[in-house]
Formats: sequence, C-alpha cells, structure tokens
Amino acid sequence: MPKRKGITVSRQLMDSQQMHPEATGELTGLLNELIVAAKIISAEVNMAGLAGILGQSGKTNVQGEEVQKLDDFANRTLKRRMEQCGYICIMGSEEDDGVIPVLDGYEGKYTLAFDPLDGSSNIDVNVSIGTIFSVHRRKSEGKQGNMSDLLQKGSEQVAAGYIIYGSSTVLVYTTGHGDGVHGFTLDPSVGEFFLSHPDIKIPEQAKYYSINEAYSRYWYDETRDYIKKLKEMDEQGERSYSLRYIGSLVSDFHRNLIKGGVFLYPRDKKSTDKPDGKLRLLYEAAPLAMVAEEAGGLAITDDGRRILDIEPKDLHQRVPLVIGSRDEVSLAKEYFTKG
Ligand code: AFP
Repeated sequence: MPKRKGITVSRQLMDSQQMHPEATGELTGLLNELIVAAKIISAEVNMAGLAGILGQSGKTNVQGEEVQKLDDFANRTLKRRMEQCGYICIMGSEEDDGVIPVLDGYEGKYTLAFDPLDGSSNIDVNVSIGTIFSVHRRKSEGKQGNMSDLLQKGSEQVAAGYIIYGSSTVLVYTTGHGDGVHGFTLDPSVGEFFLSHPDIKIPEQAKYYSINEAYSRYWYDETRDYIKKLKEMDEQGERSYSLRYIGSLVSDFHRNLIKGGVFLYPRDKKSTDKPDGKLRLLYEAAPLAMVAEEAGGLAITDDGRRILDIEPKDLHQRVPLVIGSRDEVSLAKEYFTKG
C-alpha cells in the first residue's frame, strides 16, 4: 500500500493491521497505549524547566507540589499505563531490577521491555532524550508472564521503536516483516502524531560516525584501526566523515538513521566493571537493531555477531554495539573479525 504523508499513527496502525488478516488488533492496541504514554511524557519533558523537575528528585515545583525526576516520571507513566492495557503479560524496564507484573485480570499475549528515558544525563541541558521500546509475543502459558517471556532474542520481536523528545517529538517504529520503518511527528496543537517520515531507509553510506572519542586511549586495536580508517581522506583528498556524539543513544541513532552514519559503543579497557560496554541488550541494542535492519542497515557486536541473534541471559545484560549504515557496519565487521 502506498505510504501517505499526513495520516495519523492510529490510522497507519489500522491500515497495517488490515494487511495482516490473522491480526487480532491487540498489537495495535498495545502500540496505541504506548503512544498515549509517550504523549504524556512529551508534555512533561516540554514543561520540565517550568515544573521544576529537572535535576534530582525531592524537589518541589512552583506550586509547592512534590515532584519526581523526569526519568522516574517516564518510568512510572509507562508502567501505570501499560500494566492495565490488557495486551501484555509482563514488563521489563531499564530502571527496575526485576520483572514488572501487570494488573491481575489484565494479562495479554505480548511482553514489553523499555528504556523509559534514554540519555538521562542530557535531561538538564535540553538535549534530545527518548523512550525506546521492544515487544515480543509471550512464550509462557497461564496468566502472568515470567522472565522467559522477556529473555527472547531480538529476532523474535514483533515491534520495536522509540520516541525522541527533541526539537519536536518524533515516534519511529517498525513491526518487521518488511512492513518498513515509519516516523511520525507530534503536532502538539492537536495532540496527534502525523506521518512525517514514511518508509525510512538508512543511507547505505554514512556521513557521520558516533563514538565517545574521549575513551580512545582505552580502545582495543580493532576499534582504533577502524576509526583511524574512517578519518582518512577519501580518494578526492577530502574528509569523508564528520563526528557527532550526543551521548544519548536514541538521538545519535536517529540522526544516523536519517542522514547515514555508524554508532559504536564497543568494549574497551576502561570499564573493567562493564566488560561488554555500557549499553543494554533488551532495552537499547535489540530494539534499535530491529529498526536498523528493517531500514536496510545493520547492527552487530564488536566481534561481528548479529545483535538480533543474541540469546539474552539476563534482563540487564550489556552488549557492545555497532549500528547504522550498511557499508560502514560491514567495514567495521571486517576490522572486528580480522583475528
Ligand atoms: P545516561 O542515560 O546515563 O545518560 O546514559 C546514556 C547512554 O546509555 C546512551 O544513551 C549513550 O549512548 C551512552 O550512555 C553514553 O555513554 P558515555 O557517556 O559513556 O559515552
């Protein structure tokens, strides 16, 4: 079906549902509930300076009310809305140690994992932050789900995406199966997400690379050699790439998705307590990998494994991540698997 600009996300979800006669409407319902949570978070992010909810919790706002930190707020909003949506049986959040049950009587057939506010160290300085989400079909039988429902490979996701709270609020999602990656921009005057980026394809060649260069002295040789290669002049004697690093994965990823780029958070010798880097498989790497692949890009570890094939062992498992444009990730793979 041709993608039309200007349609609402609810309409787009309904259209996609109709293309799958086996669909029951539950995934559409789940995504619609998530979208409501995103609108609430977006409104709060936009008001954060005025409401006094930047910085630490324990503050009071201008009305003298107790306020929560923005990442607590996002986490609670998602949990509160989704526990009673009726479409999921269990949740996992980057902010919570264990699994999060849903309300009795509201168990559904999906699971939801989310990073409520990725890039939280950027909250206080008006830099884009975002919510990342990942949906699987449950495996267990019965009412409440369990850990095994959440510990599924990324390749088994049925939907994934993110909402960026930036210069505008943008929702990007995919339901896989070649249905594409679609971006919607929130029009705050009417409270609706409208299709603004139909069928996103990541440029095959990158203009940007994103990595925390301050860690370069801790890098392994493969990372150093690859980044050195990216910095070399191209055949015309010109600089080929620019460096962009926001420090908010969702924002770095989104820019690279639209403009073409590669993002790396590899292992390094600095983080002895984090031998696999900083980023989380279930809440960050796997959902973005699904978006990247569906948009024509790639996502691998720094030893060349496909992110979507990794079997999670732990809710908060970390994973080295190389993600973005096909050509650059393929080149990275050559460096990282040289042996
Ligand atoms: P925060 O939520 O603590 O800001 O961490 C964000 C993040 O997980 C990811 O969004 C960034 O890409 C990455 O950390 C930045 O980490 P470094 O500061 O180590 O580069």
